[in-house]
Amino acid sequence: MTALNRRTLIAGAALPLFAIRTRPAHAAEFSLKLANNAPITHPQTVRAMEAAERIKAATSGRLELQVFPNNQLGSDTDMLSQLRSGAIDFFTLSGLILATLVPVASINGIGFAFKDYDTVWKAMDGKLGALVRAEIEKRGLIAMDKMWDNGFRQITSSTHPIKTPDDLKGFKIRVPVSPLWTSMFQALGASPISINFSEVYSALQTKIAEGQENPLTLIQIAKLYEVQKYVSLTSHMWDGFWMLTNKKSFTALPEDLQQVLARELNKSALDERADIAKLNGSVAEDLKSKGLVFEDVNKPAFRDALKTAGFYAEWKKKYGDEAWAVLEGEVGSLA
Ligand code: X2X
Repeated sequence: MTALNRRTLIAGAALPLFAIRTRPAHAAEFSLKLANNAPITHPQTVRAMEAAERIKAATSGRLELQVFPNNQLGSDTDMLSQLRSGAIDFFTLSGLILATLVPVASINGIGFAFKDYDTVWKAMDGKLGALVRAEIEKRGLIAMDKMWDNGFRQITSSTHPIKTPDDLKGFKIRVPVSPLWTSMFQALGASPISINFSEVYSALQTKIAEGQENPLTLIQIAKLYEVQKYVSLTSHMWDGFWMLTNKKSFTALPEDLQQVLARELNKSALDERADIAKLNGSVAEDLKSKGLVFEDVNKPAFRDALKTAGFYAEWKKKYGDEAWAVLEGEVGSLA
């Protein structure tokens, strides 16, 4: 693949729109669109396409789900508007970005809240996830029961390694468009810049941002190692995607089709979680071989910096005591 092609694939901007069709549109009784920001080879896209195949088979072709990956329909901000207007039927979005519409949806991203995946899935398949889904529904959207994994996020840099919280002072770090992300990196003394994922590769390449933070699997699949040199294993938050649908258009579908959609999308979510878990086993070695320099960091030092800055107290107040108690019920005390 040429450099230009690769860039446009990641940015998604210069590509003509196309859908990965499972059947000609005119043949299906219902044709729905699913969109995401993930590269075509990311398990999120691969498993969404498999769900589309199973849905076609299970409905004998009555229902076609067209998958538009890789920001083909626009940035996350654009796609969220399209979902709300009904132009897109399904959209996978980070809870933290969804928080621009549903404030409590960023709660799983509170710094250093989750210690491991067991705690994550117990919370998100349990009480914390249920709380967030209830709020999502109040805003005219529905989230499928099973969340999709993005991962524990790690900080990368092209200028200097981030070894201690001090190394973040004034660090120009790209963060997704989300109040929690901005607040957290401000609390750490960095200079966060909100940029949609569709623009991340070029923002790093042109040094608009020195660094960014994402799970290792995404750093690998989106080839961010090409424009970054260091990675610090901070695991500063866990991030996942809600499979969202427009409540009005979803509930207008015949009930049997709603059930097939929910069942198959939830199955693919679990398959995607397993894919990421598997990739997590080999991704660090692969990134090292591609030239990324790894730094192990003292995580409690970063957490203490957040605490000292009043980050936990501020967000407890924002979410309210009830939601905070549900979070602490899952992860332990954050005070
Ligand atoms: O925008 C990001 O960094 C990404 C891909 O991780 C999310 O969708 C939150």
